[in-house]
Amino acid sequence: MAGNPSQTRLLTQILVAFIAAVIAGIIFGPSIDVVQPLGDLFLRLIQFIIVPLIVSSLIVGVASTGSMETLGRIGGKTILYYICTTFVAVSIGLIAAFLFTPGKGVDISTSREVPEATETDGVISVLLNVIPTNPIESLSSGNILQIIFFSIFVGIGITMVGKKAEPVYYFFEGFAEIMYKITWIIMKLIPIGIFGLLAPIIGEYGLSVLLPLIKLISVVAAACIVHALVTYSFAVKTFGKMKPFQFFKGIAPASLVAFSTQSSSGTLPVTIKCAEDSLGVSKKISSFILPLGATINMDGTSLYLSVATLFTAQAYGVELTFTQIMIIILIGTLGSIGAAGVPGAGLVMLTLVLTTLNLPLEAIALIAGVDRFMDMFRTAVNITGDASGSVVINNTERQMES
Ligand code: DAS
Repeated sequence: MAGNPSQTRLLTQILVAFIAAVIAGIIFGPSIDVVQPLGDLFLRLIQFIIVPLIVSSLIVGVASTGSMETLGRIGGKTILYYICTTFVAVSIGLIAAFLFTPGKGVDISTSREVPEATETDGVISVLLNVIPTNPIESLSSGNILQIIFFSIFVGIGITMVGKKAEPVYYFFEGFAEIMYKITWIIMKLIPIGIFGLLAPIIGEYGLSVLLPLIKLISVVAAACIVHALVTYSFAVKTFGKMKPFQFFKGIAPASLVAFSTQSSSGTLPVTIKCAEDSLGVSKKISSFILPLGATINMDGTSLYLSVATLFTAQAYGVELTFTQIMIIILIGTLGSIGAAGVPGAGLVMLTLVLTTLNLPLEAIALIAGVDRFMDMFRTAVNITGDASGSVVINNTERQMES
């Protein structure tokens, strides 16, 4: 996509749609929600291809790697990369929150009801839940981690069976090509989708809602941008042998779709297409790393958790101990594994972090009002981080093969 005129045209159209959405939202206010169906149409179109795209591309990707040893190596490098970048994200969030104290002087009286702190699974049960007890049910419910598990083992099985399984391999290879073509068609609708998704959100939130927490939103947004520009530039340049400008230009359509949809999973088809068309990532690597990243790698969410937790402590005048800071880093780094790639997942995680640290849950009612805006930045960072991982792993694998 980088340097490709049609893709540069698409990127220009997306940026125009993005700016038009912000202006229309500010001018027309809540009445702009008449364009919401355009956003819903686009969202449903990308959601309808997620499962068949992941299954077919992952089965073919794994079958073409051919061995558990290769898969283990790629998987190990991926998990290590994700944990390192998430740890950096949490640290940047903590530093930003300590430096700019977004919670100081905030009016904490709020009439909003406090949402229940819903339990998410611990890391062990998340890992066990990866194994599908009924693959058909996993496919129909769109359980991405179980679909990944199922597809990996079908791919390995095809390799182990050999000649007899070739018809199955060629079926999925052809099916994957069909899904890539459908994704390519749907991507042409991104500008309309972004406008239909973003304008109603901007229109719904007047400045009166945003101003009281504008410092929190600004600290999360700025820290996300710093993390993306510093961490991912360093990673793709040093380990991916790619110029940062080429990386950010190539992944921009997916980052802006993530920003507008606040859903990593929903953006996945676009992330995969950008990684392959613009960033030169092989299908084998992208079809394995990106679905995995969309569900377990969330740098933006982890950064948000550290900022929002310190915001709460500052707003309620609670001095955090060193141990509590360590717990924030641990939960921030590992906790996002349990968060789903859907809108508002970070807010659910925040209720658990605040509960763990015995911080007042009332803060959630305060933050929930503007969480949508912070979700835009954290989701865009989440998928950009996934894509940076695919560039790094793709390059290290290519070096090994050469
Ligand atoms: N919206 C989530 C995602 O799709 C991130 C979050 O809520 O923190 O990645």
